[in-house]
Amino acid sequence: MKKLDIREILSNLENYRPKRKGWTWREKGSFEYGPFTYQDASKPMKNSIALPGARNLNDIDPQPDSVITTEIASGRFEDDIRRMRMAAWHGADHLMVIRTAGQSHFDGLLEGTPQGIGGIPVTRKQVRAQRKALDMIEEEVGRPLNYHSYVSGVAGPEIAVMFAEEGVNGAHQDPQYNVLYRNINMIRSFVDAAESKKIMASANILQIDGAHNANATARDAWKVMPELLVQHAINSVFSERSGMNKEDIALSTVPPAAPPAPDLKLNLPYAVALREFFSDYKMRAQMNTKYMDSSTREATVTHVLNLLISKLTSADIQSTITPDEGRNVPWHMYNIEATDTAKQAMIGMDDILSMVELKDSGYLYETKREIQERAILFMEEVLEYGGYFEAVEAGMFVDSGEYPERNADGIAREIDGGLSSGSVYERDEDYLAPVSAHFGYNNFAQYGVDNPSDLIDGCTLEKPEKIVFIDELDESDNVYLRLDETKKYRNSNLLKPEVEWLADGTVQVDITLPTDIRTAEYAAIEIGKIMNLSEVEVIHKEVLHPVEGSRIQLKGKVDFDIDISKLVIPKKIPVLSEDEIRDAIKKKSMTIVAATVGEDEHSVGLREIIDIKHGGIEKYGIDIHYLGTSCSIEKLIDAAIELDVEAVLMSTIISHDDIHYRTMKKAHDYATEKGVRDKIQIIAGGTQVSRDLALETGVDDAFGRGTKGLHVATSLIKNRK
Ligand code: Z97
Repeated sequence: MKKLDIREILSNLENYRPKRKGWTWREKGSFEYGPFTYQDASKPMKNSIALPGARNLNDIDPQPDSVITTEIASGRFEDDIRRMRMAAWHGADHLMVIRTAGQSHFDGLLEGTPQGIGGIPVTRKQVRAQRKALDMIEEEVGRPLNYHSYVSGVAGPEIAVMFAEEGVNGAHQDPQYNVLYRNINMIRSFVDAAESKKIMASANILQIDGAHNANATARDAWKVMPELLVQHAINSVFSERSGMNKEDIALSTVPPAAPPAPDLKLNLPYAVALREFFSDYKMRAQMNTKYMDSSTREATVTHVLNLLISKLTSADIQSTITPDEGRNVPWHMYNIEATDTAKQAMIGMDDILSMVELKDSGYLYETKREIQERAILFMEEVLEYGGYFEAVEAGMFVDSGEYPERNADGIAREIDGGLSSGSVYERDEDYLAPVSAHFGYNNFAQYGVDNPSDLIDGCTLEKPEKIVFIDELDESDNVYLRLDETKKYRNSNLLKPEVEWLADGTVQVDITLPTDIRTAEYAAIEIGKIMNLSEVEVIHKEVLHPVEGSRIQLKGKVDFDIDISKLVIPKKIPVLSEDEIRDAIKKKSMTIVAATVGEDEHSVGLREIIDIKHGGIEKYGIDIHYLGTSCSIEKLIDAAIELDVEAVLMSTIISHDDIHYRTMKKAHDYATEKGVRDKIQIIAGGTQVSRDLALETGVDDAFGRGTKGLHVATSLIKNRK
């Protein structure tokens, strides 16, 4: 299989057209995977990477029914593309790219491929290249991949048009986001939103709202629950009035609390309240990051509890935020871990609602009612103020009190204030926009046509050849320069560690030190330096005990690379499946003798290979006569002859003066002398055994460190005399 060639993706990009437009859901239903039938599942993928535990289940990779999101923020679209491919193979089918800090405040489109901070500058070229790559990746994984970014900020409508043209499948759009978090003028934001939503609707772009930002911003996220319902309501109804279909409107919901708060007691009634109020719309469940620290373990537990709520209620889209939010290392591996967490937890909880039921009385019911009542009172007060704008001006939103309590610390914006205030004008009577998707007054009737874009023989949404593709504008900041910088590592023999960008050289080191946390932190930085890492930084610390131990995770950079043409990689020996081995033994039983030979009292290694406890060969039905330790070669081979076995397993740990190889040769010679060598397999093993050297002694097979019962059983079956 070949790596993605970024230059190939970039070539002829000016003429590339997306394969399709609009959002695609998974093909849901009941599906069989291996020995199991899953109810809340979706169609198998063509190519995928199964969960690690699937090794013991013939690598089945059952897919849940929710779309899984992964959110990528590396700042280089060319590296994001590779991460998208990794995530898609793990089961993510909603690839969300975060955009660079500050793009909300740009009042027009950016062009080219400049590098971003915390995300990519969203430009036509970067979007087209990523969509093109996803069009290729979806062929590999055998399912549609939804591509997503943001239609907010001052240039919202321009971005919406570009997204509709380029086949972007999903986007955040919520004018409340502009107003509350980016201080963009509210009148401008709502006018722009109507236009954006209408354009998004024309291309069936799924919309995600911005209510989740309130729980990320609020001082006590669980107190903001009534307001969240109000924010969802405002954007959803506004979207419909702007021309969106209900099925293209998704609510972005985050369980507001996280442990050590009583997670389900707070979050479950809220989730039920929300779904009851907004049953017409799609649910996009995101993870709680508000209370996330730098422990990936802790973040993962919170994610799984969030996933439990999704399963107990519903989630059309299950978002995953990389469990690195608290440490700000948005690395490939965390996208993959989060995607796997969602897949694993959802599949693990398959069909839960056929077994448990949410109560419609008592605490859950009463708390749900209470949240809904508070939300209705909130909305009534908004109306009393005169509407949303006045209510924002009065500071009603993101107040730290639990409504109707108010602490007078909400985000207050002035109706006439904020960025781009005073930039909205009424349309003239003869106003004309010759485009197929447009909100509001458009006097094309004056020209006697039904579709305004007929006046120009079709607009860019209908005639993509009319799109003006602008290539690079910045000679000092573009993808070609970045590709040149890393040229050494593309299609070459050189390998360098990376976490987010090709050859970034970053590695993570996990260190436990027997001291207090502060001493450990500074000692670990010194350790990193002594290990020759540069830019050493502590990314996580954890007290194991106030004085007995501390755990530190470092990141740092290495400045070397590895030439893979010089690596000595032992040949991989193929193994049979467990079923194949069992079948072979069932057809023809197998008896063997086994012992640790010579003056050698080690028994652990051989027992690992034999005993069922750790996957040893007895689990396949092989009959084993164990002769113990310090067994002589003569005794071992004589026993094999007497018991008429197919094979002997000889374990040798001691390797001083190559005694282990000499013992193997002795076994081969003695069996030959006794005239049974062609009837009995001899298999040797031990931690110091090199297979190639061992085979020179005449034994049939040999195994070193890391061998499992499966390897030995495969050999026994394959080399049957
Ligand atoms: C999520 N983790 O996936 P700017 N519009 C809305 C937003 O929520 C956001 C933007 C625009 C989150 C994504 C936070 N949300 C991160 C409704 C961002 C982005 O360029 O950062 O201003 O816009 O929902």
